[in-house]
Amino acid sequence: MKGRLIILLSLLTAFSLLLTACGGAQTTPAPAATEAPAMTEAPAMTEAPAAEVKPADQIVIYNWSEYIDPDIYTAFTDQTGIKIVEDNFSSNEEMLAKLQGGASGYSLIVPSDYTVSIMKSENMLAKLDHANIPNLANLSDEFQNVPYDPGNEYCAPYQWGTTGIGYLSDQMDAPTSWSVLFNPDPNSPMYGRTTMLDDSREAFAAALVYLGYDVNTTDEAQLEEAKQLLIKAKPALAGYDSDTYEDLLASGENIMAHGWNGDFLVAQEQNENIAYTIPQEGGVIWVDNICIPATVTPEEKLAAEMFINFLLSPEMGAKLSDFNYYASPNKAAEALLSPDFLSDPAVYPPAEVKAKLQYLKPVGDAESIYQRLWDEVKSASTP
Ligand code: N2P
Repeated sequence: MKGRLIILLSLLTAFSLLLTACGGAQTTPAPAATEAPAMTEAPAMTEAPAAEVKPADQIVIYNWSEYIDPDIYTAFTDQTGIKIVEDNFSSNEEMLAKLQGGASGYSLIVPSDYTVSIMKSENMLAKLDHANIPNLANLSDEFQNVPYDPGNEYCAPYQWGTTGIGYLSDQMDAPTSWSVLFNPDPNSPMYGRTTMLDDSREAFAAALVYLGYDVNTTDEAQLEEAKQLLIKAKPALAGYDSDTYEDLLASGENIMAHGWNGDFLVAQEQNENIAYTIPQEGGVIWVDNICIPATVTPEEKLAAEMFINFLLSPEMGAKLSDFNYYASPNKAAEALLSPDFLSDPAVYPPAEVKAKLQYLKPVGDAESIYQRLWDEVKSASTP
């Protein structure tokens, strides 16, 4: 796909791991916290010396599906001996509900921007120990100071992207407006062969953008109007899907899908007719982040921080974007990504498109309204 520097990257990765093994790497430093902290004075006789924390042998990451190159886990395990097990969610709301319901055992999670804000306000995240994550310095300045987490106090940005429409360019013209979803034409080829994300905030955002409203509105009349549009779109949908929609385009089963840019771009490997566009009314822009739930043990937290540090190396940052085709917040990784990737407007939207994109934000008490209206959309019989 598009001349990626896979071989070069693998060589660089191997070289970096070799350097690390020889103790010479600057890019993937061994975490300081595996060593005993330096003592400035002898502990008082009555106190037991602080126990040295050893990283857990195994940790579980709760991530979106197909959002990481499994080789990254293998390389981390080879380097540290720590195993990573992955579990998946399909939306921020699913992940949040599971953790709010008391699920523990996850040491890493990957929430989007607005969900980081919610989790912070509910004390659900552990603060990162920056001494264990020197590679935070590899993030671009912008991503070291995101508004929902200034100074990377709780999270490290993971990937960023946009939400728009993917379609088969040999079956239909590029959609210019969200009206292709909300004013479906029963005679069009995509009628009945379209999916929308199974995601309350994303689905409402598409309808709200089309109506010209703020994607974070809490105005019930506007939300009701958006709900009616989502119901109007239903007869043209094959379903709501956030995990396999790009494969259903690649196979030709579907013709159009509401979804995330990188998923479509990866699926171009299977079907070169897949294209991605952001309609003229705009769309959603988002930043996903890797964070540590507050429920971790000290051993899991250290292992999780070691993994975050590993992921933030230039080599792993590039490997992540190379696999996902999402934009990287890792400035140091850019030197290892292909010029084609870095200049792809579907990955890095040009300024005039970016100006029309909106970030989702927490909507406070209105969250329950979104949930209720979304349930009503999903259970509505198609008109
Ligand atoms: C990857 C999903 C991307 C996450 N399959 C969008 N926030």
